[in-house]
Formats: sequence, C-alpha cells, structure tokens
Amino acid sequence: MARSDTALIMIDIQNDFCPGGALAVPEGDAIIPRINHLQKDFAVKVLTQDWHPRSHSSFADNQGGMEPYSLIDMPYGPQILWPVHCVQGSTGAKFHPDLQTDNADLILRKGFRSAVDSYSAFFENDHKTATGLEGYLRERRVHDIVLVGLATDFCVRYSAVDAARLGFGVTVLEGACRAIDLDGSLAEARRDMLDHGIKLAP
Ligand code: VGL
Ligand code: ZN
Repeated sequence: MARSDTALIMIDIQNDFCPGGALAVPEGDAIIPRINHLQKDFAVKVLTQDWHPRSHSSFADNQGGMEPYSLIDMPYGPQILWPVHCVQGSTGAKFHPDLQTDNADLILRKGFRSAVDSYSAFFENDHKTATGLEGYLRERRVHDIVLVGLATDFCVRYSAVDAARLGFGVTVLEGACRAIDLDGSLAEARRDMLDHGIKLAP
C-alpha cells in the first residue's frame, strides 16, 4: 500500500561507502536487502549519489598535507576532511551492485561543487545552496519522508534535519542505516535528530 504522499529517500548507497570502498562504513552493504524490499511500499522513490570532482575541497589530499578525518575551517564553517571518495564517474561512486535502482523516480547528485561539501540531500554545507530536492518533493505532493542509507551520522542526519526544518514529517529507519561514528558523531546525530522532532524507528 504505497502512500502517495510519502517518499523513500535512499542516501548514498555507493561502493565507496560499503566494505572495500574508499570511505567504507562498517556493514554498509548489510542494509541493502531490506532497502530493496522496502521500495515497493513507497509511491515516490529517490536515490542520492555523493558525486565529487577530483578537486573537491573536502578531500584531505587537496588540502596540502592534512590528515583524513581532521577538521578545517571553510568559509561556510568547520569541515571534516575525508579520504578521496565518490569521484564522478569512478567505480566507487557507482551504486552498490546489489541495490535495486531501476524503480527509482529520481537520482539526485550532490557534492559536485569543488568549494562546498554537501552532506544533506536538501542543502549544501553552507546551509544556503539548495539541491532542488525540496521543490521536487513539493511538486510531487510529498508531505512525509522516510530516510535510509549511509551514513547515519552524516548524510542521513543532515538530510533528516533539513527535511524536518522544511516542514516534512521525517522518519529515519535506523536499522536500514549504518554509521561512520567518528568521535561520538552517532550519539550527537541521534540527539540532533530527536531534538528536531524526527522519528527514529528500528
Ligand atoms: C558522506 C562523508 C563524506 C555520507 C558523504 O554519505 O554520509 N559522508 N561524504
Ligand atoms: Zn562526500
């Protein structure tokens, strides 16, 4: 029973975030069978794809000798530096081969501007530049969204919080997400999502 006003948004289920990838999330691939199964329950299905140019400013090796996972100040605020990942057109940027992608209505790419990272599927990390997803969902008459994917404490968290701020009803299926968990980032993400009225479901 697909509810026409609810969208399933599947965040960044790409090779580089799965075991063996450049920014592997522990058990990142374990969520895929459930997500494939869930898709039939949603009238609107959106996939997001982290999609960086090789020159992206979030890559540690583009910041002259900085270590991956260190923090720098960008004009838009603090930014964690990552290993090179999800480079446009690379194998690492492709969806995991087991993910069912044929049913998706929309594939939304993000993080394609060198100067600014984009964790959220709605706004880049400057919290101002829109990706267009809000307009897409509103034109499809979507009021509620269900979020799954990678990683709970980064792209899922920021997408969920932005969606809640925009007035969508938001549920995160934690069992269909996996976290990076850097220095307590998962606990902080859960607190932030609860503070924004997001429903955390198993
Ligand atoms: C992500 C770090 C860098 C994510 C993307 O999908 O959670 N995390 N780029
Ligand atoms: Zn990224």
